[in-house]
Amino acid sequence: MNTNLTEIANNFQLEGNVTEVAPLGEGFINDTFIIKTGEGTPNYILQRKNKKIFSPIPAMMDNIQKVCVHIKEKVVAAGGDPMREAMTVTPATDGKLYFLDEEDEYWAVCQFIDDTIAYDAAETPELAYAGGKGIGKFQSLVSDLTEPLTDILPGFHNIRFRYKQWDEVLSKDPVGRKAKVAEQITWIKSRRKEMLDFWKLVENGTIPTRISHNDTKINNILFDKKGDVLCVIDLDTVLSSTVLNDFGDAMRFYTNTGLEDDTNLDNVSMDIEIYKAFAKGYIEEAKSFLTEKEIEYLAFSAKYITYEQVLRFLMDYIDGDNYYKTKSPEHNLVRAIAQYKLLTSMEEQFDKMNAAVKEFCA
Ligand code: GN1
Ligand code: MG
Repeated sequence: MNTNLTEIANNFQLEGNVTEVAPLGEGFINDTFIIKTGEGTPNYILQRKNKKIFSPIPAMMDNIQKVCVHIKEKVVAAGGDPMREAMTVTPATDGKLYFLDEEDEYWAVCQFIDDTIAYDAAETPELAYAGGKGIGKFQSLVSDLTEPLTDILPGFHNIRFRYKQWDEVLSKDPVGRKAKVAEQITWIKSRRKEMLDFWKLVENGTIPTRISHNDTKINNILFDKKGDVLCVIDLDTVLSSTVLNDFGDAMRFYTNTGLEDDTNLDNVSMDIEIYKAFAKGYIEEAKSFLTEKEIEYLAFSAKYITYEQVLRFLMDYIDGDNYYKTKSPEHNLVRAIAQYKLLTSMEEQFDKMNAAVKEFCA
């Protein structure tokens, strides 16, 4: 990319002068940068949005804006600070919520919120509890957003859709990797019915569809210095689906005692104390709107999303690494294997996971 980032930044309605644009974080999908401006003016987050994945980007930015505006209204009504407790999208100089460069790449900017902490791991149960409350509160803030959102990621956490992609990729075997992962393929096959049985409940409305975040890793939450959740960020994937996705994806991330791509499987397991702490915080906030069926499947959603992630990493490996950014040729396979270890740890502790949900819902 020989794009001039300062030039890109200057296409947005920024306060102050751009002094530096530097890479930020390790997202697997978008390219993210921080725009620094001088003393007394805000810094900003600049992202090149991945148009291969989110489509169309202008509709995604409209979705994000609707969610941000809605949350800001509620924060103001509750006497909070809308510039800190909600994301602020910064429009381009022409008023659009994105800038399209000469190479047809989409860029978007939002304000950087100062004096916040983003964690890469749920280091303590206290942090997990706060994270659970944050996600429950986010869902409740958007629960009365009536403006429709465009589905810019059809089938995102829909396992039926994933199996369709999976079957196609396996039948093509485009880079000849399938034979090498025969064992890993059986992991996916053996749980296919169980996962589809769950998804049927979403399809037939037994489990309701609501606005959810869909990417609830801990680093998508900003905490304040006291350790409370200030604001949920990375709203690219906000869409209508089951809120169980958010609980499940958070548990996939928070409870892992190892890394998502750990090469030492002994490091990887589900920490039940972190699970319990998150579940307690989440349920305290979400109990008022969750149905009995949603509660019944909360623990299951952790297995569901972790399984889906094994499938997605493995499928991308077989497909020749077209979706996720990778750091080595085997990276997607390493990720799939590590996530599978986490899945089996959840399966072993499933009774305890269900018992905790019961206890906190009582
Ligand atoms: C992707 O790029 P990032 O880290 O926000 C992915 C998630 C996966 C995650 C794996 C749109 O999120 O679904 O769970 O990687 N986002 C998309 O860690 O596919
Ligand atoms: Mg994301």
